[in-house]
Amino acid sequence: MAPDFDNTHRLLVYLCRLFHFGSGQAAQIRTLKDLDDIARRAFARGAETEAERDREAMLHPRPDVIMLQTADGGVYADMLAAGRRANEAYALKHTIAYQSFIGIKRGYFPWHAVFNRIFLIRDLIQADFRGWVFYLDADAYVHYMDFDLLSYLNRHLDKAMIAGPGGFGGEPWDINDGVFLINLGHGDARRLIEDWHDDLMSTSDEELRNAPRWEDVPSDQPRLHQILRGNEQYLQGLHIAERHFFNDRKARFVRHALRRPNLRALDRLALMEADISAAESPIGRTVLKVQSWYWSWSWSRPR
Ligand SMILES: [Mn+2]
Repeated sequence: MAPDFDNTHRLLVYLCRLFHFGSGQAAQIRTLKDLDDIARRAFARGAETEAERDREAMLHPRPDVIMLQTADGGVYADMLAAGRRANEAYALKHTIAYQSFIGIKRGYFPWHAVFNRIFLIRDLIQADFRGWVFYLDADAYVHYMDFDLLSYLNRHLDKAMIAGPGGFGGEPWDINDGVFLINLGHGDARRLIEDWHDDLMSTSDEELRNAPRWEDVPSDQPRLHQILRGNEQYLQGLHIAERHFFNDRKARFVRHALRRPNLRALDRLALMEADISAAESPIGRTVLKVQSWYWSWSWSRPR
């Protein structure tokens, strides 16, 4: 079957699919740069015009999955930028939309950006989006680029939310809300976001003004836990994914550079960058080995 390309985008999608279905080149599309290179080669063949691109945009409406990230700025925005390299490349490869927001939606201090996710998802509900939102913290990134998320989601259409476990106690409400998928086509998911929003709005502006330190007022996650604990219906609609699959420092699909004692934000950023580079290239893999040796050496020294 001879493919008929009238522009770059269609060629790009075709090539992504071709590589995805297991040719020897499959592992080569791992970064945005790889996709840029494909687009550049297509351009050299005379494929691209503005009008064609606009027409193509009309033929491809917003996908049913939106990947969403947010950070206040500073080093967390740097982490987001590092992770975005992997995350947006993954989104492009799997026909997922990508959105990110830098800033603070409500509040005064950098950590108040943890509440952004609530407002951003609520905005999507109010704009009638009824697909899945794939939320990733600024310190979370896709590691396994070939994972077929759309098939995975199709197997969980009855669920309102999918997240990894928080602590190790195994309670059905104890999720880590740093990485999750929420199904806005599901009424419980929309109600959950509304409850989460109401809970946050019950904290006054004055209280936020006097909350410069982490958890001076409850952060996003304990609020969500509180809501889930009191609602059997929400718990029924919640799928807790395996920790090693979804939301762990060394997880197989999505990795999370979680906070740890003695690890500064800049260290986490460096670990993320090394890990993402390692996934991209053999040279990166060597850098990662040297770095992980360095970190374990520096941790073992008394401070
Ligand atoms: Mn996080």
